Amino acid sequence: MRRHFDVLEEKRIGKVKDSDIFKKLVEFAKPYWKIFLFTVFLLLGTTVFELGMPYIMKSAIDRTLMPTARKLTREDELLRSIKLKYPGAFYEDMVVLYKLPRAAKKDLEAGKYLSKTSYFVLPLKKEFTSILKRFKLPYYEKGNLLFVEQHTIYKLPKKELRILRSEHYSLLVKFAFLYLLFLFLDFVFTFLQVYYLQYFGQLVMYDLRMAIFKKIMRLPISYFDKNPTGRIVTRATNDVNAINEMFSAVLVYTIKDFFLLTGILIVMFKLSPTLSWKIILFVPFIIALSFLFQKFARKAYRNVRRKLSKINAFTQESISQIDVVHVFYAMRKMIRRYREINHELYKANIEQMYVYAFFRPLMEMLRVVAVSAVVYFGGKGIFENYVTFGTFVAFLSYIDMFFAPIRDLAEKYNILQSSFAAGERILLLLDENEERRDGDLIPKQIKGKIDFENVWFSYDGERWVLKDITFHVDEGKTVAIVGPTGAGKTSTISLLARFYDHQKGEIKIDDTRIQDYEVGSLRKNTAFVFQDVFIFKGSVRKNIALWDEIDEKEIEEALKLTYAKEFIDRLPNGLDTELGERGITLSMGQRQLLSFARAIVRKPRILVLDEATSNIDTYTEHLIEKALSNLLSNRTSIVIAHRLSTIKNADKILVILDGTLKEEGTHEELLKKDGVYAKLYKIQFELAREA
Ligand code: TTP
Ligand code: MG
Repeated sequence: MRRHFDVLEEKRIGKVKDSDIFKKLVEFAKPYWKIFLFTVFLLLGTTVFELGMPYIMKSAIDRTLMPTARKLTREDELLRSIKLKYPGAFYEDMVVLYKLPRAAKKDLEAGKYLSKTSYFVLPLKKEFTSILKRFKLPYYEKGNLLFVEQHTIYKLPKKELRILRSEHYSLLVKFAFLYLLFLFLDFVFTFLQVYYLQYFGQLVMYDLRMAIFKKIMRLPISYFDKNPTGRIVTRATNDVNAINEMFSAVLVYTIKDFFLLTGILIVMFKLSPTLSWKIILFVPFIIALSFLFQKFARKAYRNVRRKLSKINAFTQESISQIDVVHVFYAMRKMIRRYREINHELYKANIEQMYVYAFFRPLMEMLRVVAVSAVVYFGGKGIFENYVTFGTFVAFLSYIDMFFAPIRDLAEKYNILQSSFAAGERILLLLDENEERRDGDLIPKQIKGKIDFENVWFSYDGERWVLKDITFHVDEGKTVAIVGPTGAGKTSTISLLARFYDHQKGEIKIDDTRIQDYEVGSLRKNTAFVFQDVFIFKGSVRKNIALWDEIDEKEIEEALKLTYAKEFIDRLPNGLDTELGERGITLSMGQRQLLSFARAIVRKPRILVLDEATSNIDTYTEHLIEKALSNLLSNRTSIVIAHRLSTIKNADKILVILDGTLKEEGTHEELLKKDGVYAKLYKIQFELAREA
């Protein structure tokens, strides 16, 4: 069968709405929503832990490394009200800042109630006071606490300083453990999340592959005329993987990024709204830049895809036709053409690279500027006392965390693009019309009467290949179809078993429209022997029985009837000889005999033969001739015949010229008529005599 490939399939890509593609994919994911939900839950967990870690760091710094108390410089109504509200934070004229909420702290700062000097807070212990006394450092005892001025503490020698700060040290260790705990939990949650996400992805892929393969099996043959094998194979393999990537690398992490970005904003605003507002100014830039990037990346990406598929199609075509290329010695021309396509792909890739080469450093620059902004505004905040040192450090972490997802955006975008393209191609495939199985008539046995009534047929819907064909074959008779190449002989018989559907007229078997039969039963009763015989990888026996269980006796009988026994017996392992890939290769004549056996073993009521015209040695020719007469008896047969003997013995001869039935009759009748057939016969006869 000739294949006309639509090499520019990629042109169609981009016509389906992304939301439709997404909807379809979600359908495949639906049965496993629980697993998906679980991974989202785990993601939420990791988000919390990841957000928590800088916060722990911040607390550790502010509670242990930095001084935490200030002296009150004045007192008034407002201060008294704050004191009343948070009595635990005040020790006479000292205030312990971490015991106050941020709003109260801000009020104190704004009202200038606080001293410039900061104080470390220690529990009141003899050990500490004795050291402080010994080194004559000023300190205050208030309640059960000890307050030491920040700058004086560093006058102590190392040993004493260590003792003095042992309290802070043990607190620091606690924070460190908490940090480690978060780190560990983050690890466990991430592990589980990756595991379950992959599990989910694999389940979806499994189903998707099944759906695609089922679809491929049910597509009409005409689909395969338009789509090269490589492309269809890609659907079930690469494209499915691309979809998995979408689930595992993009979708879920986008959810996580969303959580994380929102979380970062919340925590940042909680820590220091003033500083956050200044940093947030970068967000519109980031968004604008991302949109711009997305626009360019999409275009570049599509272009690369198009060129890639072009080069793939060309490569595939060149290899599958390599013998033709060799015969016509067209290697150089093919290489030249390949060079052009290759160059186009190269250019498209370079263009795409520009987009990324520009975007990535730009984002990186923006990140560094944002970090600098944190250093500048945060530093200023520390001077002006509205930002603690811990907050400053946490901000640095958060700003990095904020940019990380955006930095990966380019990559994710790439994956998303390819998975949507893959999704679209899969969607288009899954939406293809299946071979129509409209009939439900399942006859026990077809008798084999065939009628074509004014049949019109076109492959492409534009050019009629068969025009108004009408003929009748009685049960058990043999009809030969003759005509020049391209006349429409193969097309005529393809319609009979509904490999293709005719557009006008009726085709009937036993007075029933072929559309009314269940296709499977129709095909079970008809056997086809095509011009090119396909040999599957496997034993000779398997090649005859194909997918059916057929007993040994029947195979033996078929081999005898078709005269294939002789050559099969001569094969190294007889019926068990491996054929196909790495097995034995059969000659044309042997293949023909094998395909006869393949047909006859099914005991079809209707046999359709598309005779090969290839040169076969006289002995095999003789075998085929004998086999043919066995094949044709006891059943209705339509034979596209080139062999004079077959034609002469046929009950009826149809002469097809350019899609129309020109003459019809027996050999004698047609000779007498002295028309097209008579002319053809004379030419062949002469040739035969000359040979
Ligand atoms: P065929 O029916 O294949 O012609 P044929 O069998 O009579 O020729 P041959 O003796 O060489 O085997 O083709 C009839 C026309 O239909 C021809 O112009 C090519 C066209 N065609 C398609 O467009 N698509 C197809 O898939 C096939 C098989 C044929
Ligand atoms: Mg043909």
